[in-house]
Amino acid sequence: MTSEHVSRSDVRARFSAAMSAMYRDEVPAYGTLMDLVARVNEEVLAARPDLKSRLEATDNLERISQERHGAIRLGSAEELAMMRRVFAVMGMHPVGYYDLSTAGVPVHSTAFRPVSEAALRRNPFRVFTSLLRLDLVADESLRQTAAGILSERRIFTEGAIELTEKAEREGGLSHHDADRFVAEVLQTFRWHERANVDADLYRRLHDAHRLIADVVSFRGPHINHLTPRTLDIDKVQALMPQYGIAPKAVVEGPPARNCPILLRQTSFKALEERVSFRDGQGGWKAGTHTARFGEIEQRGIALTPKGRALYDRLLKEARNIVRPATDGSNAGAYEKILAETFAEFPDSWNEIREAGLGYFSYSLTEKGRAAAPSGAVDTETLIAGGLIQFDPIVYEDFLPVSAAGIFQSNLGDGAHQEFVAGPNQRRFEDDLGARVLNEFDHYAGIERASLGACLTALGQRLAAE
Ligand code: OOG
Ligand code: NI
Repeated sequence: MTSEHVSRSDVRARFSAAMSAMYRDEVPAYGTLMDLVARVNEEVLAARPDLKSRLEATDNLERISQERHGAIRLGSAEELAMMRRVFAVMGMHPVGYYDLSTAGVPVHSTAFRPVSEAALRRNPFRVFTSLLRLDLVADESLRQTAAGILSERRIFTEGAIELTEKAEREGGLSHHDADRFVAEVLQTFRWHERANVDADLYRRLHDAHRLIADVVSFRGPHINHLTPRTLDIDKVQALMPQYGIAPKAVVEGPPARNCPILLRQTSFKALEERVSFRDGQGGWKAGTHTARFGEIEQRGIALTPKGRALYDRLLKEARNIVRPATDGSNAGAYEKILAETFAEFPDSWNEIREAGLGYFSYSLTEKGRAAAPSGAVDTETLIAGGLIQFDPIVYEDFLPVSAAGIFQSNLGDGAHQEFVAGPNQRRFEDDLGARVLNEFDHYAGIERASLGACLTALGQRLAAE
């Protein structure tokens, strides 16, 4: 990068804003949801000065109102590999591998997101990116037809490809090129009212799985939702109907707690939208397609593998007792069981830390900054002595069970299907043309670096692991 280049984070921030404006325009209910989230976030901050000051101190206050993620579904390895290069221009890299086939959804996925703390602070825009697994389609002829259609479509404009290559060659983009890049790449995420296929083929694809129809039938991978971050998801969920939005039955993820863990998400149901199908005689025939929705999320602490295993076990236990129905008929019972089951998960930051369940960022307190370097003292003593403090590290990734719940709420209970498949991360990474970053290693690295910096400042050394 040279001084005339725009930083990757700036390109990402521009892109995220442009995407939000486009989606607001395309799906007005998303705009309503944004307004509701902004109102609730303001109320929460006004009512909880403690939360506000911790967010300010950790430089996380600013990002909350701009924060969002989106999701797309791609059809081929070539599309995925090119998408990786496009996102890299915006400083977004593949983190994590999610296998959704076991949840009845024929895709596997990663999240493209900024990775460094500075980049996340500047703009944390993420895109949950799924690749269709046509190998899971049983009908051989349908599979070949779908593969043929996907191999012919071009989801990136010439301009987007040229500018991506230029950024790769020159290490960045000028202001002028960055604006062009944003406008060109945005085209890939646009909605297409006209399908690529006729109504019969659409029906066959749809019968194989609605998601297959969504990927194969259109010219591009329209953004299917955008998700602002809220500080009180239960409040937004409760207020949605007043704003004329129908929420899904239950909030996905952990129950409401004092100390939020991982990620809680809910959405409004996908809209039935008018589209037209080819009529086989050069004309068009009216129809509908249901794919796009809006979602909100509340983020909590990133859990260690031990914490995640506890989370997964408790969630499974709760769902073995009550499985939430998409029509909301057992929502109350599910919430009650979930809260009871999760009583086993410690609910104070210090207990979570001491049990090794979550990742924390350590910093010096005022007293710590004023302290003279001392002889060897262990970290716990420094914390107990008020020299070092700790804040939860925010979970920046996704949860496969929740993602499947979001997919499923848009498909309806009737559409539940099982696929005989296992995770295939290696295949996904080969298609992507890169390895995905392991999120646990990444959080552990942030925690270790923060503690190391405190100890160095206090004249201590971080004990070898
Ligand atoms: C992606 C669903 C996953 C999330 O927030 O877990 C997701 C999709 O529907 O394409 O966005
Ligand atoms: Ni989402």
